Amino acid sequence: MAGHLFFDPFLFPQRIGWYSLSQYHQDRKTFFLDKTTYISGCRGDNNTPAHNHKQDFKTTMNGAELLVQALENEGVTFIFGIPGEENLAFLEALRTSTIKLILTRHEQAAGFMAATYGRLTGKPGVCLATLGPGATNFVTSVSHALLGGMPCLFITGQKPIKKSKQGRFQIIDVVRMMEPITKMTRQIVGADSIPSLVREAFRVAVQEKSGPVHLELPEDIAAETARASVFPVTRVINPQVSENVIADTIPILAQAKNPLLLIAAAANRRRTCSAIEDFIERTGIYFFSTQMGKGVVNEYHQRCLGTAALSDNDYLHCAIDRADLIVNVGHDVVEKPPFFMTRKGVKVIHINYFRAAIDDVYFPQYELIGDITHTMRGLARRIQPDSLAGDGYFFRIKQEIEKNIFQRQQNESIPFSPQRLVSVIRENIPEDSILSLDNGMYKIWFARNYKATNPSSILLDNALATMGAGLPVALTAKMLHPEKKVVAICGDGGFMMNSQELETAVRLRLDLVVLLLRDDALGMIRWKQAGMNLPDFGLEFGNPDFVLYAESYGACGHRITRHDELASTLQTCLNRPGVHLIDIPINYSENTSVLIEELKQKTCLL
Ligand SMILES: Cc1ncc(C[n+]2csc(CCOP(=O)(O)OP(=O)(O)O)c2C)c(N)n1
Ligand SMILES: [Mg+2]
Repeated sequence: MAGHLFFDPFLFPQRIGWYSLSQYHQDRKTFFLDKTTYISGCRGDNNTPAHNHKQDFKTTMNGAELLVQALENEGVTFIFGIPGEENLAFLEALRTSTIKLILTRHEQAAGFMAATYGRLTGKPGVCLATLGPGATNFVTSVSHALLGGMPCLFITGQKPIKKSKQGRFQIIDVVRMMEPITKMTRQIVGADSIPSLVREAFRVAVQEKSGPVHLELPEDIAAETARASVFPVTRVINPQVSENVIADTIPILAQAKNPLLLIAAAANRRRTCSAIEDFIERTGIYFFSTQMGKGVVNEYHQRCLGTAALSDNDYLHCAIDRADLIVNVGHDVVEKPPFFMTRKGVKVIHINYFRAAIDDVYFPQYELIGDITHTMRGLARRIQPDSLAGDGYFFRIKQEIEKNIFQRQQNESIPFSPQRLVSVIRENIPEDSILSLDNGMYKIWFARNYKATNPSSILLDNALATMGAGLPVALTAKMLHPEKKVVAICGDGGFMMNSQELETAVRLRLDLVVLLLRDDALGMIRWKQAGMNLPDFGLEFGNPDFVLYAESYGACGHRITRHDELASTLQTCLNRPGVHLIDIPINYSENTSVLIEELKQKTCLL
């Protein structure tokens, strides 16, 4: 930093008299932000040509400052994380940058938050941790971003690589650890390579299938003098399927008697909804979605058959069994299978940004690889109107699905039944709200019973399906969409894996509602255990008093003790500022009665 101050135009002697430190930082920030001013040099009150002026700053930069400048250049606005001693030069560079540091209480949460930034904006989210233990805490969130296709950059520190007096203290090979779970991982071995590495990292992160990248900044490289300058940011354009391939697909679609459209994760990553909607309107095709495809097209649509919450044997699978062709937009095998392909069964057209990974349960016969919006528009343009509506069976199964899936919503018992819970929530939150679901039994019920109306309005992870993401994901959603209501829905097991982030939410003054579904157990696993006819063992725990727990963080705690309290408490929390936690007792006995017993009885012969 010393070199920076030497050339700093804001410390010219005539200005020092009235200058407060915070004003200094503010002006310096604006100076670096305002590219026009920077290049013309007018604020610096000298006539040095733009090029030389820039050069002055470059010669005085260290690696950490150049890394921060490269991130600013990429448009980064937040960095989530927990710095360690190895990140101090980076932290110092961050202090006077335009980037806001969001300090979290666990690196895993920082990773989830950065991944969600990428998921919701399409631009890489960035997070920071120290070497060794900080980096290992990132592993779950890196994996969540990898399987979920969320663009993000994980930055970790490291001891000096050239000369160090610390032996092997805290050192593990982080770059190798990151290798199988990132799209790119590099140690920065020279400060001047930072601009190209950052540019490459951002390009790789957003290219489909988008995902996590990692850079390690060792202490000595962070301190090293840097002379390189950042690269201009260029757009990466997705390849497109050729018109010939699109034309060749039309007869395959036209020959199908009962085609179905499947909408899945990749369709929710980018803005594909209007192209998919147009395809549905033009062709009359019935559709369903995976859990991660929910909301791309409004689930109240008359041709929507719902979400494949289960892989098999739900009412929806009657339609899938009847289909002779499935047009799969955006599903890849990292998502829990929405149905199982068999050798003699339904044919599948795989439409995605990238090729299919062949698996025993997924081996599509046709692949259209390229930009999804382009493909769907191309198909819609060439297909005969109303040609994919089927023979009437899907209309009948739609009535059956609506009748059966929503039949227990009026159950007024306490603890809450999952179906009742979902319906009260659906009725009481605005349509454009964002729900962030952690992983537990309730996720299946929400996937099956909650009708989503907007893309990315249900943030759930059905790829890594990790517990602990619900709350951190909700924090980023609220930061990015302060105008929307954001509700985190967590089981008592998953919530306690990252509940410390209540403090972060309170510190950031976010308006957030957390629904804590309490069954004093790992309900989902308990259900599976029972389903395997195993004795009930090893899956119950005690809980803190969640109302007091929330209040100890400065949040507001609420407890539901009567079934008719939930709607009004939810309304109150949604309309009051601050972080609210609502402790809701839940009874999962419907898991067996509905998802096993009732589904065994069903018949698809309509
Ligand atoms: C990090 C992690 N550990 C374990 C699991 C396996 N798992 C999936 S759901 C579940 C139970 C979740 O319990 P809870 O959060 O209380 O929700 P509930 O099912 O009780 O509603 C477990 C242990 C997981 N998905 N992620
Ligand atoms: Mg539980």
